[in-house]
Amino acid sequence: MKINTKPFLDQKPGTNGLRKKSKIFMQKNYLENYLQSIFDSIGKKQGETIIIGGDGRFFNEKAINIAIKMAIANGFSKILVAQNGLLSTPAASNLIRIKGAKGGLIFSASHNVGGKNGDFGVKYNIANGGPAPEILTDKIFLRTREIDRYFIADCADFDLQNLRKIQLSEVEIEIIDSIRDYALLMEKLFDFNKIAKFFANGFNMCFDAMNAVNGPYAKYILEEMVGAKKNTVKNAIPLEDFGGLHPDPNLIYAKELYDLMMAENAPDFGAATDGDGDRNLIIGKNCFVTPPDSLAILAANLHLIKGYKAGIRGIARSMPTSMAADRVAEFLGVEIYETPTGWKFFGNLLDGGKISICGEESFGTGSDHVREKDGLWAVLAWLNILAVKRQSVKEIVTEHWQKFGRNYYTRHDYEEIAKDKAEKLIENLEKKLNSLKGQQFAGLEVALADNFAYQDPIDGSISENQGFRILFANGARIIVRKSGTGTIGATIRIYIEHYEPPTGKLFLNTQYVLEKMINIAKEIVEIEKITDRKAPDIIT
Ligand code: VG1
Ligand code: CO
Repeated sequence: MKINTKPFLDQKPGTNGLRKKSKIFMQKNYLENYLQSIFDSIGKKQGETIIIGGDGRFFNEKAINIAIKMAIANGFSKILVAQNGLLSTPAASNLIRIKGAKGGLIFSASHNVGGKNGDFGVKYNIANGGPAPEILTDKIFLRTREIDRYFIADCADFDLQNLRKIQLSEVEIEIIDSIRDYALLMEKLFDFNKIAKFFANGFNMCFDAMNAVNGPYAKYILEEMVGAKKNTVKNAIPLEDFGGLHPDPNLIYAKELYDLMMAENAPDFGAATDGDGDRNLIIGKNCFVTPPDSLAILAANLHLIKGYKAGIRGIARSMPTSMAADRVAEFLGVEIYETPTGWKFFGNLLDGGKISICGEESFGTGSDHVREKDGLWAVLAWLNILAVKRQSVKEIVTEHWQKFGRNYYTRHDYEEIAKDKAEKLIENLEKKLNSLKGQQFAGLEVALADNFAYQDPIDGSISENQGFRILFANGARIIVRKSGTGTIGATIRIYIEHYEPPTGKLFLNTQYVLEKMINIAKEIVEIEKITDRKAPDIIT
């Protein structure tokens, strides 16, 4: 059935897909128009397979049904749908790869709140399993401006509960187990026997699934396959509104886990993942591991893990991520790549065999096993390394700093800033950027100040305006960028970093060490003057 619609508002995908309030997505023809814009932009559908699933948030099943019917009408030959519509982002990436699919639709707004008044989102991943690159998202965006019809099959909703195959004339629709293949992949990479022995010897952990998609994955893998105690996984049932929680595994929204891990009788190891299962939070007993440190430590120890015995090829980190991984790369004699924010920029490096591991400061870590960040992968990697080294998280972190030095690091987020004020702030910074070089702030000299641009080493494509970098002669950095995932107003993120060498002061409080740099950042960015904000909304 072909439906004519009026052209609708321009919809530009952000850092990772299109994210809006659920109510916007639920407007008549809205989701349909966006999905059709994707289908119109990806070429041939005949003979091709598409994977469909989501993180279980409000509107998930409805959206999946719309997507199935549109995939039918758009001529896909095979449609693989996750059972109950539940599919984590990394599991989707794996399925696209092993099923040889053309791509996949993941309905998720990731770590954003869910529910009727929360957020919803659509991500389209390509044949390598990774997020659509900019060339494609630009094409989809252009298409949203002119679209005037969409195709949808006229049939009843599908039951997503029972595993089965449905043949509808030319097209085969299959409801598939969305956990099995992912669990098998993890078993191939990690030494499950060693981890099981470790648990049997009394090691204990707590995993917070945040009422989100990873609950069933974590329960099966941790409790059934590697022998963690029953009820190791908390908040294990995916809920439409995440039980009112904000499924963002950071120190604020995973506070219960954090408090537990800081207590005297804390378990040995704590972890959490986000709404769609791609982000991870790692906390040892009385020891939070920052995501950039986690990336560096995993990179330094990955060769201890079965699936990475041959060592790593190279490392990539997003530009705002601290430079801790750079020192590991230098030590290992492998290349380090600095990419713009967003997992899509790692895709070509992974496909081209340039890197084995990559990560972002925003609680994202992953490897070449899929083309997305992978929350449970990071948790299992830590578990495997702990089981091999038989040390505590704190000991591993301490030894790492003593060998490589410590990158003190923090991120300050100013949320829901009026769009015009955020623009003014960016313009203001842009204007003064060239004059910053050589200037002194509290005795520290600016060595470089630029608006980060990236040229992909594989396809040569250039991405500009990826955030301001202000580098100091002593190795400190201030990064400023506008978020591409918010749904209200604009979010400004300021990332602040100071490097302390192995012989320096390694065990001080982060905010204390960074105080001087934070003040310099305020002076340069003029955030308080321009936005009237006295303090950041979130400090990580
Ligand atoms: C944020 C993070 C970025 C991440 C993106 C998607 O983007 O900073 O590192 O790739 O979210 O992650 P932004 O533009 O708001 O800073 V996910 O887990 O939401 O798919
Ligand atoms: Co996510």
